[in-house]
Amino acid sequence: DEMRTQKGAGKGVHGDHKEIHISQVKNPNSGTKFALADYSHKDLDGILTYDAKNDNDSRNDTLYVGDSAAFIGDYDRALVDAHYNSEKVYDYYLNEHGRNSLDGKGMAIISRVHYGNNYNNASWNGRWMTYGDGDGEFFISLSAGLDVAAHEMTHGVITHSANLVYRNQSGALNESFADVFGALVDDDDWEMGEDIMAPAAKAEGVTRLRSLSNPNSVVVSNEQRRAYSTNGGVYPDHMDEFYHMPTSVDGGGVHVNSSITNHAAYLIGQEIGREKLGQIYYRALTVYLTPNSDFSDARRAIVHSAIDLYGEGSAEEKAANSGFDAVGIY
Ligand code: ASN
Ligand code: ZN
Repeated sequence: DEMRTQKGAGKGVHGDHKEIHISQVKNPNSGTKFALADYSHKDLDGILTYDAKNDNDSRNDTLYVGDSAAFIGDYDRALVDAHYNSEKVYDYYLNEHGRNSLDGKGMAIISRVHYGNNYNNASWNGRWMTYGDGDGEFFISLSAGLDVAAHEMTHGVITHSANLVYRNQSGALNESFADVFGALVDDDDWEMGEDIMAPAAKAEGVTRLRSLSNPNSVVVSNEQRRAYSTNGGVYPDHMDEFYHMPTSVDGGGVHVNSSITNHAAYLIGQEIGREKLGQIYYRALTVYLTPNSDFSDARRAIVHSAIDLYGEGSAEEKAANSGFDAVGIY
């Protein structure tokens, strides 16, 4: 097969029309077809979007191919969003941080979409992203959230940088950096998952998955986790509310305790703006943090990065220190 990237038309989960990069697939037997394969970026091995065909076996997945350059059918929508959002996140890391893909060396960005049945999650498995369709009650297709894609892809960046061990405080930091960059890439708010909540969830007041600005405003959905809370089962915004959980439960609460450092990032961002926050956090993640770093190490790494970039005694350094003071991390 010969492949050449061109522009295509896509329709997303929310009904929005967007331009995507696709490739012509010329095959002597089936004629010309079009694939969700973007080879338009220099030194990048491609942005490739696969159809997981609503099962759990990635060996059945195939690069998504259509008969025309218009990917506007119902089944196309979640695939189009994964493909489009992957490119947005790729562009963010390249333009803001000079990073070429998840590994910094141009590795292919692979998404597998329509995973499982009514699957209410998205993930990074060390090599690629997977997106469920949601059950339509709690979530819609998870690839519809740019912050979700940025969260999962940031797990990929973390794998290839600090490689924070996915349990206890290092795991909560892994989650927190994924949320912080999720929020930074999806430019207008400090909430996670607001674009993937299903109407029924919204009707019950569940309008987002987590909040960096006000973690306490979101209830931790899993009852099991509630058993470990000191604050009525909402996401914590201070070390006084840290969930002490066994590592058998969510790796020791990695998706819960991440909100403490998320809130510190939000507070710092309020002082210095999203742009500088991103620069400082990216440097901390890629230069200073290591697999077993804990919350205090993260504070040191972030303060150190603020000093590197903006100077000793700078407003940025002060903001970093006050942000962590406010959430009880010293
Ligand atoms: N959506 C989750 C995450 O990216 C999947 C998981 O539990 N690892 O953190
Ligand atoms: Zn995560």
